[in-house]
Amino acid sequence: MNESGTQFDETWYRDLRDHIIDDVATDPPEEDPFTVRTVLSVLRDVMDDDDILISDVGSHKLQIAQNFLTYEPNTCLISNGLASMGISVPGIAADLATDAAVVAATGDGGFLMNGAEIETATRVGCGYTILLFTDDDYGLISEKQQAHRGESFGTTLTNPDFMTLAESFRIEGYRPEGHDELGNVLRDALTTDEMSLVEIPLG
Ligand SMILES: Cc1ncc(C[n+]2csc(CCOP(=O)(O)OP(=O)(O)O)c2C)c(N)n1
Ligand SMILES: [Mg+2]
Repeated sequence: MNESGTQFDETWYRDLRDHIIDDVATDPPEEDPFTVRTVLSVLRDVMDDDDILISDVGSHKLQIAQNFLTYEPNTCLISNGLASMGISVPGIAADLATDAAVVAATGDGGFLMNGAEIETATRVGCGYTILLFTDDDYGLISEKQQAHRGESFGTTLTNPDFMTLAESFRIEGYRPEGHDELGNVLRDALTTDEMSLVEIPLG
């Protein structure tokens, strides 16, 4: 029963939900390669309930939608519907609208579409964290091509050095090498008033 007295049938998804909650609560071993899921588990630990996560579009979005637990309304903003890529790095309005910490999660493809918005963000005094998942690929498109045809074509990306890119925008760049280091980096990034770029090379 919810607050307005509506009765929902929770039985069909209860087991799945319990499984997701257990999964998110499990601390990833330090030496394991990064996956979106393990990173989300560290991120959820570091973020306060009213902090805001903005998701871009791609393989990472599907995992954010499934595995990122929320505790307050409007704290996980997702580009659904037409699902336009490139919406998360320009998370400027979210950052200006709230005192809570804001994290803009994006794949490398989405970042390359709109990453230059870091210029606007720094100019107007924003201080949010860009969480950049790099797999050198339009990952979701590869997955779909592989599912349909057994191989993928034309999806790989030749990325710039994102740490140098961050430096050139005069913002802090981090490339953590394990889950503990990631937790420390995110704690720093979420508490500073400056823009930060945290690159996560996916295993
Ligand atoms: C503006 C726009 N162009 C193309 C697409 C189609 N599309 C959906 S996901 C995707 C790949 C996303 O790649 P990336 O940002 O690297 O995320 P990943 O899948 O690797 O997590 C593409 C091209 C889209 N949704 N929006
Ligand atoms: Mg990618």
